Amino acid sequence: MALDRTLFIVKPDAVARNLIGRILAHVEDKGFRIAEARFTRLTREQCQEFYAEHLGKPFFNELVDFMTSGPVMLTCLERENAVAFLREVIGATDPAQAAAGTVRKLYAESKGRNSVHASDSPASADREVKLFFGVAALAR
Ligand code: 3AN
Repeated sequence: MALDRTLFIVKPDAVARNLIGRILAHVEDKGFRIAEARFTRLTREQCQEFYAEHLGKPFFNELVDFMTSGPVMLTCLERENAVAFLREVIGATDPAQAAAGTVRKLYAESKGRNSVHASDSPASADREVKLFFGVAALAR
């Protein structure tokens, strides 16, 4: 099976609690390779573009405030079946609903402050990887 790539972000709540190492170790242990990485603070403009599908939802401003509240660890992860498998590894959006052993069950504080992001489809993965790492990072 071919390798593919997905965008994975360690969000500000997890960075603030010194969880970058543990979370990246967790996904590496599941067979993901870190193909690209950048530690950075997102601007409101970057967040608004990244989360464009949520524009107009009641939590949109809260989401942008949170995602710009501190630095994030942006990564592009590579694995067979990367997109779907990473969604299983991170667990449900709301940690109260997340399965045992998932990243969000282990570390997330709430539905908003939920520690990590992972692309939700191959089309989203291509868009998100390109947005943060450029078209060259899509190369398989
Ligand atoms: P996921 O991150 O699991 O793909 P989405 O795409 O439904 O979840 O939501 C994107 C982000 O928006 C979530 N990671 C979360 O931080 C935030 N979010 C979603 N629903 C809510 C909500 N009801 N209240 C606050 N934040 C939310």
